[in-house]
Amino acid sequence: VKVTSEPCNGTFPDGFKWGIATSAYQVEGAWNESGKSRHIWDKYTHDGLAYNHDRGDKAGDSYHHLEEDVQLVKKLHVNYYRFSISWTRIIPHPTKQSKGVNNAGIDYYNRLINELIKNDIEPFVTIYHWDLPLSLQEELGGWNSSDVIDHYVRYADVLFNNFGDRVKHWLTFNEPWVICWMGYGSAEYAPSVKEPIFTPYRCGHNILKAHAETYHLYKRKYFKTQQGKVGITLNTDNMHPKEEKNASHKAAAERAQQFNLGWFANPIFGTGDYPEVMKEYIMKKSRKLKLLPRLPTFNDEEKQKLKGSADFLGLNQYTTSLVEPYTTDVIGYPGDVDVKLSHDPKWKTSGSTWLFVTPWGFREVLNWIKREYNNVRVYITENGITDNNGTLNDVFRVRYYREYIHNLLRAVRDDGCNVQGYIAWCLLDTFEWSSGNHEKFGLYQVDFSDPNRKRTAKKSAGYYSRIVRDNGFKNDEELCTREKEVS
Ligand code: PNW
Repeated sequence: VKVTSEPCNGTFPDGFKWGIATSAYQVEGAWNESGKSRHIWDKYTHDGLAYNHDRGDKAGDSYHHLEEDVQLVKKLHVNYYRFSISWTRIIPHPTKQSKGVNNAGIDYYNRLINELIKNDIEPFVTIYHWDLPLSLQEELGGWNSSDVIDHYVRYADVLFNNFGDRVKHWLTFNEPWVICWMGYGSAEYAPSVKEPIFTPYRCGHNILKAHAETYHLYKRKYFKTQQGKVGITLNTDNMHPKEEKNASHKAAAERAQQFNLGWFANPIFGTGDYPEVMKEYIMKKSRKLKLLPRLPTFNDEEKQKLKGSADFLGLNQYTTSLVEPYTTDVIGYPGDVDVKLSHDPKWKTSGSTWLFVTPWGFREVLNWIKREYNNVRVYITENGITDNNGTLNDVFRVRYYREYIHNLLRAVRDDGCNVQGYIAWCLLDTFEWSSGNHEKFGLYQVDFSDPNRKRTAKKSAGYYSRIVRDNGFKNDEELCTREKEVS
């Protein structure tokens, strides 16, 4: 990859949208208030599994800072606030006969949505950002069980019914890859199931079905009156061949991307089924080890239902991995992929072990998506970076946003990628899952030692609001890196 520098200038097409994101468990707090029941992350943190035994019980306490936080969003001049709804506030006891809807939960999100609209901010709502009701995990087996699908669809129905008059952008799931691999394979995330051989694939299968059912439910029952859009958010690293001219490295990078993004994107935005290379590799290894088939199959009706079951692709994009082929007998995800991932020691690191600064990779993966899925409509639903101290003078993070957004600009302007909007991650320093309060992604610092959780704007908040106001870069004196050759 040849990298050169150029002035960081140019603006996005008219109508390009900007936003800022959070998710319920990461910012709300109020973990046991107003009828909310426990979810799998409450259990995970109460079991002491997060860094430093941190919990999200209070987090940034957004639940009690509703008006204040909407004003923080407003200061950024963005079009969208992306947030998630907490299932356990809406249907606290899904497995009980009554399965009642909790009015206090409905009221809270009504207040939030109304406050946003009053301030000219559009709600961009994630239905499921990882906080599965604990009863569905403990009594049914969570996403390892197809029984959860109906529960999910019913929950989504309640949301469309109550909020769909005002919410016009829905995301069914945030990052099925993280849910199924880190939650049900590697056990790094809740519900910490460590079974990489069958469970991640079953989880993925159930999530895809729940997604498709929900999409069609919306089209059937709500679209005519509500006229909204339903998408899904997927995450992926840009998968770059370690040796760019080496054919087997290129094939390995392609395979890694099919096993990562393609796992969920191909059924929805491609053929209606899993990628061929994924089916082939999983089968090959199952046979060799005389295992039962592991990747579940879709019948024709299910494929039809899946194909085209989203109005847009939400993309969470942070970093790049270098990929080379690596034959291993390790079975399951990710051993089935037969690749080794690494990082260039020259890449700048961050406050997160997995996150390396590779702005050119953002542009590269957007071009991969354009080619692979017929230039599908994309919203960037997350992009951002951590440091560990949450410093207010966060020039390192400003540089990250500048370079990534500049590469997005090139993808849109020069390459014709169909990206309609960019939503930065995230509004506040959050509870960052297994890393606790340790990794700071916020544009606003939160003082976690202060019972009032004082918020203070970082330099990045001002910088981002300027980009939003200018719809790109005007008179930005800094240089941006530009990658000249995409191999
Ligand atoms: C996303 N990885 O998670 C989530 O959607 C957010 O809730 C989270 O705060 C944000 O990214 C930053 O971590 C990811 O290991 C977690 O590749 C881990 C990975 C990717 C995304």
